[in-house]
Amino acid sequence: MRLMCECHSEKIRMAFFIFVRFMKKIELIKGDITRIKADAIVNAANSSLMGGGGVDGAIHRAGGAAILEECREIIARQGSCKTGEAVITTAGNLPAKFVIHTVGPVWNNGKKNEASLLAACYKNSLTLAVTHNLSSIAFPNISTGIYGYPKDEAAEIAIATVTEFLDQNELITKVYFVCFDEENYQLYKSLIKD
Ligand code: AR6
Repeated sequence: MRLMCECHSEKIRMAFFIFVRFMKKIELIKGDITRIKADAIVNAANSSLMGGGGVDGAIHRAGGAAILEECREIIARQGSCKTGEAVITTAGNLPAKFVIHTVGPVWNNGKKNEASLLAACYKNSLTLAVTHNLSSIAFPNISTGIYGYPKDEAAEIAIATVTEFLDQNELITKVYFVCFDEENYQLYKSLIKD
């Protein structure tokens, strides 16, 4: 595992203690996030919000044109969605009620503030869910595909950030981590078991 700054590692350790208390609120699923019936599913989008490959492509394909239409309106209103930020749209034909689109960081050998930006994706998505009175949310493994973020570090950040958020907010009662690939699934499984 790569070296992380000490305060960041300490933060992660603390979060794991808190994590135990939230085991029931966190569920690990192996599969396709477009099939998940949660209040919101999170999309690992890009700044244009115009769709792409990976989970982004799958969500737009399965959700239909309504999602892209709302993304266009958002871009017209506020301009591009910056890395670490999140926006919300309808979920179109998906079983979920909403899609929260967040833009993960592109991995750049850890030199471009990637860890904070990735944590911001999870935190801002959860905050957006709370402001819309949503209580369940499903996350893919943001940035770990096309954007190349090391999966082990990304999993630690995802779990630590979600855990910390759940400690401070009562409204979210269920968070699903949906792993599409076996490597991420095994990583999450081992971290959640610890
Ligand atoms: N359900 C759940 N997870 C999935 C699915 C799915 N249907 N399909 C892929 N994954 P990626 P990124 C996992 O590349 O790295 C797009 O073009 C996949 O195994 O989708 O954040 C966007 O438009 C991986 O673990 O997103 C951006 O340009 C995880 O989703 C760029 O890719 C994220 O992989 C974003 O790259």
